[in-house]
Amino acid sequence: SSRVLKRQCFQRPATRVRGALLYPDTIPFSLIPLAVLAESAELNGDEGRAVAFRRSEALLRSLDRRVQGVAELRGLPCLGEHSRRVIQDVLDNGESSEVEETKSSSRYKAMKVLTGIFGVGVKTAKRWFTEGICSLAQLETSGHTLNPAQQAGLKYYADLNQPVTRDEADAISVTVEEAVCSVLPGAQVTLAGGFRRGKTSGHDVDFLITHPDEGKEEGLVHKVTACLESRGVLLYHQTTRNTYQESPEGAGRSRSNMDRFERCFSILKLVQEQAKDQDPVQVEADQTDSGCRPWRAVRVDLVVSPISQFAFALLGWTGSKLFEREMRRWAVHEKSMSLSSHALYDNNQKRYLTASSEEEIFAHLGLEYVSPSGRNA
Ligand code: DGT
Ligand code: MG
Repeated sequence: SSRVLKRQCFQRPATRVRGALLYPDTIPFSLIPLAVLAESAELNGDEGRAVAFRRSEALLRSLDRRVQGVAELRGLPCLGEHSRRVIQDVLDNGESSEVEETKSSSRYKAMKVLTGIFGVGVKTAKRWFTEGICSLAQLETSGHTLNPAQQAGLKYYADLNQPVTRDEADAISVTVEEAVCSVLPGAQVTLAGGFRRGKTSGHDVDFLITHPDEGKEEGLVHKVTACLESRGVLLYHQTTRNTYQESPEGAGRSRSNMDRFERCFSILKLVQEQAKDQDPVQVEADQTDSGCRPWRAVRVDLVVSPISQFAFALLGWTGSKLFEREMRRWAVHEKSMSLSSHALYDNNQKRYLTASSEEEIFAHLGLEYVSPSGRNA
């Protein structure tokens, strides 16, 4: 029956904690400045510096009390000299002069605008900025040829820079689940990323797809995108095939953060509730005016994992990025193991350790289980 099919297909996370651990009241304003410095370092391509600020920010966020003076931070890890200086400045003056200067610098502002275009990374944005391009209007008249991702990014710029709400993510889930189940009955769709961690908004919606019979999931992304296209909701997509099978050795142990699943970066059309009953002709006419059209564009990532790697994929795609990074560091330095979104390799035993749940992966690593809502580092 369709209800059984639905139950098989619609695998939801067990718990949904909304907004847990996200900037609780006990945390002072000193957090935001550190996030600005982290972002600025990222926009400069300085990954090491960015991670240092992200760590400091995460540490402050994890404290269960409001910090009144830097002396209280003595002995805490992850707080470098620079971060302490910024916190001191904020506590003394209400703001950090370095952060205020960063925020008002033309470079920071331009890099934020340009990297805000889907498909534009730091390297491209930097190149454009050195050519004097600081705004979308300047980019449009610059004569640069944009690739298909960047063209879509520019076309839907406003929508894609407007956070996706939990309700919108749920509506997108229904669309994706329907498409997946219609092309592969029995497939399981799991909402991953920030929404699985209980965040109430996000920059995209991440889905992990698998099937209990290993092998059935192969090539699924193409069928799903064809289905979404036939339903008129696929605005842009770029798929990559699974390359893990070709050389699994090394992938589990690779230092690269990118995984090798079959995957689709897409932009979907989300029709707003009140517009669903409208005359289709009218809806089409409204689309010419992006300001008042009855739908919005949403970035959606579809990742397809074989069931044997699903626990690793789920852990990897739930995030946060910093949490994943710290877990992988722990694996290497404390356990001599290599963790990826595909596998866990024990360098001492020289073998892969299997897991069919996230709990088992934490156990292999000698760590206490942390539920998704506790991973908002
Ligand atoms: P946001 O910005 O609200 O969407 O926040 P998140 O936490 O959903 O971040 P997102 O969507 O960029 O990524 C979700 C998680 O998936 C993140 O913790 C890291 C992981 N992830 C994203 N892209 C890749 C990738 O290419 N390879 C691997 N291994 N993991 C990735
Ligand atoms: Mg996300």
